[in-house]
Amino acid sequence: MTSFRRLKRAALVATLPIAVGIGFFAFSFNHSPPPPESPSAEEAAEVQELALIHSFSDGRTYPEVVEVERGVKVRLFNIADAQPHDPVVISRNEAGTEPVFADSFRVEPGNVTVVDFVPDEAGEFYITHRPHGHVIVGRLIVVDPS
Ligand SMILES: [Cu+2]
Repeated sequence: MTSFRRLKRAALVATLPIAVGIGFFAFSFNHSPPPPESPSAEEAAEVQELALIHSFSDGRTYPEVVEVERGVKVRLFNIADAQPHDPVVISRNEAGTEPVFADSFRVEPGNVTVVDFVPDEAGEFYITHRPHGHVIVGRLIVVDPS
């Protein structure tokens, strides 16, 4: 048990500089502060990180469908190609009237919006702009762990 702990600590010490390096790269690339709740190197292994472009000009999200595993934390990075969008809702229905997992959020150009949540139910859900009148609707598939 002790040697396992030591191994775990060694792994953490080894990955920390890499994580810091990536963080610095992201910082210098964006010219904006890192997300408020940056996970430690250890926690990062248990986060499903995804990026979503909300395209107003094409009326869709890129990608159109995102798939995640139930019960594992999701960190969703959002950006828009034009104009602010508020509110965007993760919902059981396209209309966005049955929100799940997270509070509604704002998406805008030039600024990444980070949304953290744990999808605690498998199924098909929507990341929808309908509540503010746009037809942009992405899909979120939550699958049971394999
Ligand atoms: Cu919108």
